Amino acid sequence: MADTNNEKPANQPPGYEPPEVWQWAGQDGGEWTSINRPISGPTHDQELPTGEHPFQLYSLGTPNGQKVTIMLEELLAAGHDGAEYDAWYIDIIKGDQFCSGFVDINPNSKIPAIVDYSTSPPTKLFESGSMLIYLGEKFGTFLPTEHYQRTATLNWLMWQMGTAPFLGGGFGHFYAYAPFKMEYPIDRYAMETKRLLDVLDKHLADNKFLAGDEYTIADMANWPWFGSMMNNAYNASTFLSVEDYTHVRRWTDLVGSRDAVKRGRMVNRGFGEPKECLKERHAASDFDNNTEDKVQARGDKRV
Ligand SMILES: N[C@@H](CCC(=O)N[C@@H](CS)C(=O)NCC(=O)O)C(=O)O
Repeated sequence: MADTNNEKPANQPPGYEPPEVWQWAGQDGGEWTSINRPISGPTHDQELPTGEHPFQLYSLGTPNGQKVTIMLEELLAAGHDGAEYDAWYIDIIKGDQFCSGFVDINPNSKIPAIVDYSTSPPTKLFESGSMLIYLGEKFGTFLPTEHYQRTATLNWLMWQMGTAPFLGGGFGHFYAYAPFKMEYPIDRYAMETKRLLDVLDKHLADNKFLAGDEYTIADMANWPWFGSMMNNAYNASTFLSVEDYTHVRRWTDLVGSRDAVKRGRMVNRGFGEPKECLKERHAASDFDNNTEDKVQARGDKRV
């Protein structure tokens, strides 16, 4: 029952009791809350396109997608031509991640997914953290080999993989995407997000980058998430008082000023400023020629 004495309701909605066996009630809200089902596997048969480069990336420019495009752009900037890639746009609202070709690479149906055609047979990759380690090892860079630094890099990489669901699935979901506002989950995930920002802030008070003096895949994994929190993700900068985290601000701006990071965050992006969106990337020249402002001005034509 709803409270009549200004006490907090025991259930939400008032009176709700979980049934003995949970049943899926179907779609549950706005566009970001309605894409999943409680089962895995493909919903339709469709092959994925392939381009000419060793790496075929199927992704979207969300923070999880940006981690990998930042790494690929960093590798290319460092002269590793073997990291050339085609980036194909996966529209997760439309359900591209459930096509048979995508599920064949990633049975979990989440972007990003990669196939490395430079190996025989081709190597399938899913989970952005796994991709960063794979690329770091393959090209021998951005993943230190020295014992203590390597361990620190992997610590902060795994920390990011473990914390993203609190930021996105928890805070972002309930603060920005859920069909209505609920105090309990917003309080819980705002608290957790601020706790994580504080963990990062204290660490960065004594460290230039996450693994110390060297820029690594740990920074590439964390920057898209925590950098976007600092730059008003979910319109929550004021709500979370992010400018209190001065060391996170320093690091966000430092990493964000790298050219490869600026390029990486544009790839597979289909939202925001059209000049910052490169929905598909097949060559370095696409950053000059095929951003959405230019494609749209030509009537949806890539060159
Ligand atoms: N742990 C995964 C998370 C990937 C993930 O959550 N991707 C989201 C977009 S950011 C997705 O593809 N969602 C589609 C869906 O849930 O169907 C990784 O880091 O690769």
